Amino acid sequence: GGEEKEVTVGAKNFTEQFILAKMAEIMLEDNDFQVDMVDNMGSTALRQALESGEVELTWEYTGTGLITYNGEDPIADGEEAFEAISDIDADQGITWANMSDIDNAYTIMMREADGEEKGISSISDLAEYINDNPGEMTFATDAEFGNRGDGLPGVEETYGFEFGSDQVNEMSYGLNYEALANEEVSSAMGHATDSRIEEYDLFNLEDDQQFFPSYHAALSMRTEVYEEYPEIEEILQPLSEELDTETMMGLNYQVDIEDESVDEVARTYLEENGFLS
Ligand code: PBE
Repeated sequence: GGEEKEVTVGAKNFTEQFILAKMAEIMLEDNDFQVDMVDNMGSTALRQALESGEVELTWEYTGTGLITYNGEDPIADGEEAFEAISDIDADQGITWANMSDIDNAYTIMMREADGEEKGISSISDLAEYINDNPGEMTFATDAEFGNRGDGLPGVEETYGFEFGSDQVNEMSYGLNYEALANEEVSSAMGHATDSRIEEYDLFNLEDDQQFFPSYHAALSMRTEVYEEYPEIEEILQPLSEELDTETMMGLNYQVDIEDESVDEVARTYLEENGFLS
């Protein structure tokens, strides 16, 4: 019988991840791979699935690889971060490739009008406001940001403030944008590439202490799979070269705001760019 080329692609639980994973699936299928998809995972679960072999290929973020999975210090420069995580993960049988210009950093958001009214434009301003008005500001977050070292605990430590436990509302990712826009909370965490920030008249507070590093999306795959199918890197290269933060926000917009399907958005983008045979 003929050799079946098979690969399992994994994804986290937010739109950008669904789109990127779907694009990889479509392009690999276009090159005679049979692709299985395992999606809807938190970051840590996805990483464990990659380490155990349940998943073989994912789109991961440089900063997340360094800080969350390896306990390393954040690295601001994109290229340097990519080199560093590539070296560190090599020892664990994980190969990084195809770094894109998508930088999906965490952000702290407020409503534009509220920020103006309170005179808050940076995270330092927010810290000062919270320290002057204890108990007033509230915050929406998903569980992951609420607990990650490069999430809320690190932001609070760096900027010198603390939300009381009553002030923090934990919810599924995605609902944070609605909660902030609907004035259920006065601040929230976000992902820089999420189109709802602009759509709902929210803004990203300036990270004036440069707490958040770069989070470039790149392929993270099992080294044994990378070695068995070296063509994967080549197949996905035109895609990773074309994608950047602006483009990704536009694709996220089509799914989250215009209600198009992930499959439709991914396929149309690939066809329009001539990435399919
Ligand atoms: N991030 C921001 C998170 C979610 C978006 C890339 C730092 C992550 O998935 O690791």
